Amino acid sequence: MALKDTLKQKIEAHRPRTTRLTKEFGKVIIDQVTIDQCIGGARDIRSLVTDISYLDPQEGIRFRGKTIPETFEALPKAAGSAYPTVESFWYFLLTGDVPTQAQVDEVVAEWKTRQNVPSYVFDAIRALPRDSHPMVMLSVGIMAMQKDSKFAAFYNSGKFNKMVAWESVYEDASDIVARIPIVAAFIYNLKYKGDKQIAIDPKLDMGANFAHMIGQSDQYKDVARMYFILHSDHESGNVSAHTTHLVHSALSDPYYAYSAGLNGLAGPLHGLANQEVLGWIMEFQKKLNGAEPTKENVTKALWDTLNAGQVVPGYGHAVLRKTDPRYTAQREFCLNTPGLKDDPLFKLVAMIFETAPGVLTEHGKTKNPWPNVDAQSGVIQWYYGVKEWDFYTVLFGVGRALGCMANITWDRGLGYAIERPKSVTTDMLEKWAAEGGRKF
Ligand code: AMX
Repeated sequence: MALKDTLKQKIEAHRPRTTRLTKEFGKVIIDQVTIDQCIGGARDIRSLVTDISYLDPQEGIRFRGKTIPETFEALPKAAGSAYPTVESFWYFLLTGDVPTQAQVDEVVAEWKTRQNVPSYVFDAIRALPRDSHPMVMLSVGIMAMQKDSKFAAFYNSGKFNKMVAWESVYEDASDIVARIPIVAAFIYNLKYKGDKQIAIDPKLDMGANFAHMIGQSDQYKDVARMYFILHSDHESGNVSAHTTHLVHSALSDPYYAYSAGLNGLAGPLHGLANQEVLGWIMEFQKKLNGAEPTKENVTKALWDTLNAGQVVPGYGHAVLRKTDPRYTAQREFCLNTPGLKDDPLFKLVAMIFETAPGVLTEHGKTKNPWPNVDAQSGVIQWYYGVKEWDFYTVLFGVGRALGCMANITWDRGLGYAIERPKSVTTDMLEKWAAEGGRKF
């Protein structure tokens, strides 16, 4: 059965569960909120629902109930590769089902029909100053495509109907995930390769085609597939996923929603951390002035950063309390790739991994001294020649589109409400503090 039909069945089967929870159990208490959480970024408050992924603080992410190794193991692989195609992962994220090869082939073919990025999108990006950050270019590229939003057209048609609205979100979401690697490759070639563009190869799956379009080797095809899958989704509370969900909750279409999500991803405490990690490493190497990195000089560099009041990029996490399995998956890729495991940059990152958790624990501030996804990702890109590290967050953004778009398709399918938490004043907090808590 085609992906959209399978999804229709799944959404319709799921709806009564959501309706029953709100109608019969709507007043059941599942959490409480402290002053710390109110001032401190709503940390840990259970107030979002998704079945697409779940982040356990100790174990890390599960996509549709599967760990990263289980996901890679279960999904059909790209021809001649140890990694699944991004298209098979998209099917899995949306439906929770492991697709057959025939179902994957259908998605690959469907994405081909959606990849035609209008020329005005490229014109809009080209009109920006060439030294604009590539995340600005990506966000503008997504916004420029909004004109053709099928969801917006459906809303404006006068025939808007909540029960089927998800279908036009699915159409926009599929267009976005199929087109975003094309836009990203365009930005890469525009900014760093003198605007020498490479045409789509219609024979290739999404990851392989992205590798081809940025002029990469065959080996990079798996890097792209792995990278996009690993960065796809991290439940709903992170800045990019939450922003996308929030903006779409006002029935802003997927283009408005994901452009906003990308703007959040561009923050240094979130997706931009992968760029920051490489910047930190390069700065450190400069200071070494040709000397070998050792545990001693890495420790000193980490303390210099902390003593300057800065964060160590790539370390810490708002939810995780152990090494991010997305870090581990990339580290294993490095260890299993001849050449990469002996690469000096990989060795340095491995040394930071040995050193930073101890230093951060001694520093005593962060609740999680372990590395996150961003501590390892730049090394792989660097090794394969993608050395323009301000581009790394764009790669994250291509992957993150999968999770954000799958989530808002389900948001509409289940008719989730416009998001509108309540704010309070400092006077109110002080009053409740004096009274030992708010009286209900
Ligand atoms: N280096 C130095 N200090 C750190 C730190 C780090 N890597 N991580 C946390 N801290 C500090 C915080 O700044 C905070 O200090 P404060 O009390 O002076 O404000 C204190 O430790 C407590 O923070 P926390 O509860 O452990 O973390 P958080 O939930 O507030 O923030 C995160 C989480 C990721 C923003 C933070 O760990 C951080 O800034 N890490 C570095 C940037 C990074 O790698 N971001 C990428 C995260 C993954 C992603 O989204 N891509």
